[in-house]
Amino acid sequence: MTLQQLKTYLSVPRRIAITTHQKPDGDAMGSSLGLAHYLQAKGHQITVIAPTDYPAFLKWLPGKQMVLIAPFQPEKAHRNFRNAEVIFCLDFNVLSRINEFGETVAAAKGFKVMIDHHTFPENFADISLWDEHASSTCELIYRLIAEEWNDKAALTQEIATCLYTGIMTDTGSFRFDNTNARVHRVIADLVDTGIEGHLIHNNIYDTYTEMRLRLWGYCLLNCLKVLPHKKTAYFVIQRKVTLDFMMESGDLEGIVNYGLSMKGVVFSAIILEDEGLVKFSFRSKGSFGVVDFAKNFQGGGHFHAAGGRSLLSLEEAEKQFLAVLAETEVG
Ligand SMILES: [Mn+2]
Repeated sequence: MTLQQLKTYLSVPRRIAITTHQKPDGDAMGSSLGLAHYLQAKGHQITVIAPTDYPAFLKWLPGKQMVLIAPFQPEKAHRNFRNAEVIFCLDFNVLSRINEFGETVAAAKGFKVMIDHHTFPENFADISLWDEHASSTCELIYRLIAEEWNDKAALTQEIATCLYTGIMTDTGSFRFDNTNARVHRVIADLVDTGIEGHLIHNNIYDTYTEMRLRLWGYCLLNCLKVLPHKKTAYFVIQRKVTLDFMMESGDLEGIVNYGLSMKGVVFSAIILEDEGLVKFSFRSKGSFGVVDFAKNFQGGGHFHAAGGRSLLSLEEAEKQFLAVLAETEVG
């Protein structure tokens, strides 16, 4: 099936499930809700299924009533996937990213549409709109609506708000090197609907709790290590710290970029002790990419942003990180 045939298939009301990766971020929720608003306005029956809850700083996004947080109602989530005529999989490309719902989606009868910008896609979908050079999945949703389906006139403020949010968060507020002229043109079209970018910035970045700000302060002061000879900075964060500061999902989102704000540093990492596992987050700039580095930690992602995990203790995980780093040419 092609995207044009999908458009024809969607010319009558359908039952549609939209899902995204676990621990949804701005791009995951922005793309899901942006597409949901678009399809709902066309008369379809939409459920946005989040495999885990999404952070408070995204709860203001319009369309909350369409979201089903799957762990709260797992049977309903499975049923929605099974009954859907079309399943959109947004901002991920391997079914393990939606946890236990991956098997249900794999077995579901509905058409599967994968829209994503991560490297190394799995081949589970009937149709894909995949571009690893796209800034965000939100940019791809814009392309689907405005370019592939030639329906720019259907962009509402609600859709634009959602898509702007994901493009903004995935480009680090339009400053990462995935920000190009095309991204700014997409943003211009979204702003033309009458939305105000500064209000979206406020909603995302100026709603921190006091504890979140103090957690960041603590981590910057006590958890950051700098290895100038490797052009590397990394945080080692114990579970005790995140518990003491009552960390909520998403609270450390973005702190890894602070490592890159130091002169001479091109590689930044977080080694975070979680419940029963250690999570890694990697960021880089310039010619040094982190996808291959992340493969040593059962991970993957984008050229400049990737993640991984380990079942070792925090201490052992740091040693493993340093061992891989010693073998890696950073620069
Ligand atoms: Mn994304």
